[in-house]
Amino acid sequence: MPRPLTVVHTSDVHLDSRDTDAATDGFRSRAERAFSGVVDATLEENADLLLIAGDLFDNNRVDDSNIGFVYRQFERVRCPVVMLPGNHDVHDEASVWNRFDFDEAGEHVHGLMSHAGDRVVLEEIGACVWGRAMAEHAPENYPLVGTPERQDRYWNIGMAHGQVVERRVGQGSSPITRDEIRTSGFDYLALGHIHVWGDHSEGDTIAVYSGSPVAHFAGAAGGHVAVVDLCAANGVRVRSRRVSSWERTMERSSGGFPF
Ligand SMILES: [Mn+2]
Repeated sequence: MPRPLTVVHTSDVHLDSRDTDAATDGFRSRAERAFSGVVDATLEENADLLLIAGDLFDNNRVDDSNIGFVYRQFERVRCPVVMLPGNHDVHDEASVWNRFDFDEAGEHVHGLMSHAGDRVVLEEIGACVWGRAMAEHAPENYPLVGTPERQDRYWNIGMAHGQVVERRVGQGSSPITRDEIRTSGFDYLALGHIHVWGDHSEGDTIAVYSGSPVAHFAGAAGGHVAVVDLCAANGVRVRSRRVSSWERTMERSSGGFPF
C-alpha cells in the first residue's frame, strides 16, 4: 500500500493585481494575502502535496507580475505542487498558462495542461494526479471524462474544475456527474469552481470543493483550504482549515466593530 500522505487542496484564488482594494502589509490584493496563507498552511501542515484546482488566476489578461508572485510563493513550498486550469484561466490560445514558465517555477511544480487529460506520477510520495485542462467552459466540456485506470501502488488523486450535477442536461457548463465521481477510481477528487466548501463524495471516492481561500470570495465564514489525510489504515479524511478572514478589513474600516 502507498504510504500515508497529507495533501493541501485549494482553488479559486483569482489572483489579479488590479484588485488593490486591500493592499496592505506588502500584498497588493486580498487574493495575494490569502494565497500566501495557503502556502503557510502547506508548510504548517507539513504537507506532502499542494493541489490547485483551477482559477488560480482571475483571468487570462493578468499581467506578468501575478505570475512572478506565484513563482515567489512556490519558492517557499518544499513539496510537489500540481495545478489545473479553470474557467477564468482557461487553457486556450490566449491563456495565462502559456506565459507561465514551469522551469522558472521549479522542478516541484507541475501543470495538468492537456485537453485530453494529463497524469503526473509522483514516485517520491507514491501518488499519481490526473486532471483534464479545459479549453472552453461550455456544456460540452466534461471535466471527468477519460479518467485513467487505477494504479494500485499509488494514491489515485483526481482534479476537476466544474459544477457537480445529478445529470447532464445540456445547459450548465463543465458538468461533473455523481456517477462520474462514483466510478472515477480516485481515492480523492479535488474539486474547484464553487467558492464555498462542499462535500460531494460518492462511493469510494472522497470528493470535496475546498472553496476559495479568499474570505471576500468565499463568504462570511472566511476563506479555507481542504487538508486531506490519506492513510491505508484510516482511509481518506478531510478537514477544512481557515486561511483568511474578514477581520483585517473590518478592523481597518470600522475600528474593530464586530461584523
Ligand atoms: Mn471557476
